[in-house]
Amino acid sequence: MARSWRNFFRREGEDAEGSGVATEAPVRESEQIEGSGAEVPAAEEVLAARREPEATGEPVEEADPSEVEEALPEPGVVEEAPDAEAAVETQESDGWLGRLRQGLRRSRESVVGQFNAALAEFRDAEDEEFWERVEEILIASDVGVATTSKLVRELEQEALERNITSGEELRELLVEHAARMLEGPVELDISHEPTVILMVGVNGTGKTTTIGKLVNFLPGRAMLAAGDTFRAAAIEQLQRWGERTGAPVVARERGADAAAVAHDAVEAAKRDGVDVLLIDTAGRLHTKINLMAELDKVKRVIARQLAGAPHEVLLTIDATTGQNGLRQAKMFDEVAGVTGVILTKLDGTAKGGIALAIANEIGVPIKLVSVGEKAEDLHPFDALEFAEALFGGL
Ligand SMILES: Nc1nc2c(ncn2[C@@H]2O[C@H](COP(=O)(O)OP(=O)(O)OP(=O)(O)O)[C@@H](O)[C@H]2O)c(=O)[nH]1
Ligand SMILES: [Mg+2]
Repeated sequence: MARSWRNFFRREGEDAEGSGVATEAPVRESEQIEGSGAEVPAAEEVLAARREPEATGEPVEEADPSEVEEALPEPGVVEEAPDAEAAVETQESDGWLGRLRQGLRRSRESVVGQFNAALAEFRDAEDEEFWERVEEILIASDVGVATTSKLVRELEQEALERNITSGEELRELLVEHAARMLEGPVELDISHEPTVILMVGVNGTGKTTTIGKLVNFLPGRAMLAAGDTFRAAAIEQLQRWGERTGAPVVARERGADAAAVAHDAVEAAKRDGVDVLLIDTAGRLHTKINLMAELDKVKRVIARQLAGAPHEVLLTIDATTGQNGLRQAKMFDEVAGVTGVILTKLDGTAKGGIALAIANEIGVPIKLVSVGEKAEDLHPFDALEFAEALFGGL
């Protein structure tokens, strides 16, 4: 069964199919918590802050409306009655497959067109020139040299063993092997109380937008933390998402310590019985040492507040950056212990093959993919679906 939002979120003891999305209480009204002291605000202060959101903190620059997502589906769309749910899921997966194929159009056209031409000349698996041609095609799609050579070796071996002479069978074999390489534990375990998710990545890769999109699909109560205290308007960008989705946003003033924001947020999430806390972080290009120090501090502060947290460290990678994204993934994994990758902007690139390199060379599962700026453009990753959209016939 294709992966959908319903079987993406898991609670311990639940099987992958029974995510309980339909029974969750709706998210609460928007509220904002601001404070610049070292102490975490008590409930009264939180309420006071909600009445007077600008009581503390320096004034921050106006948000650029163009940075904020405009078109969001109505929250609660996944909270249908059980029989309507199946229909919603079918619609969702039909709609999603279309969007995925459309999003991967440029990648697919570049690979499949050339692959078709190569297949037309394919006679048998002993043809070395044919395999060289396949290698070239995959490398041009940003699958990367090491991953390409592994994939082609496996393909060649199986094609020889099975004495494959049909181009179509070979295409199916490629899809199968690519899917196997992409396969990983995709589900997000949200059974912790609260589950803390730290979003990391280079600037502009889609951290904040992805948080905003993800909240729309999360069962239970979400809270957001504006841990990007560096970029102008980053706090407002997240607050807009909070307003749109009804998730409260924990923020301090611009320039505040990101670890202090994380501290406030974990306290507030524990106190308010929030199910999932999503922490945004700054994405400026760091030197490796600065990055290490800042993320390490944020992670340590979170762990001190809540044993086992952060439960997920999700890395956004902009697919348009190709092999550069792979280098980023290696660096972030070393520094922050990444638990999952979110591959964004697949709609703007012919480099969709980078997914294979990430899965094979980083060993971190791809959990979500994004093919556009709207909430419904974000979707749980399904290895076979993706391999078919990338390598299947036009
Ligand atoms: N086309 C397309 N645009 C996307 C996608 N995901 C995000 N974007 C856009 O990319 C831009 C940057 O996204 P942000 O969420 O602000 O990125 P960020 O990582 O938070 O950036 P910083 O806060 O600067 O570190 C925004 O204009 C998003 O709308 C996607 O899948 N496809
Ligand atoms: Mg951001």
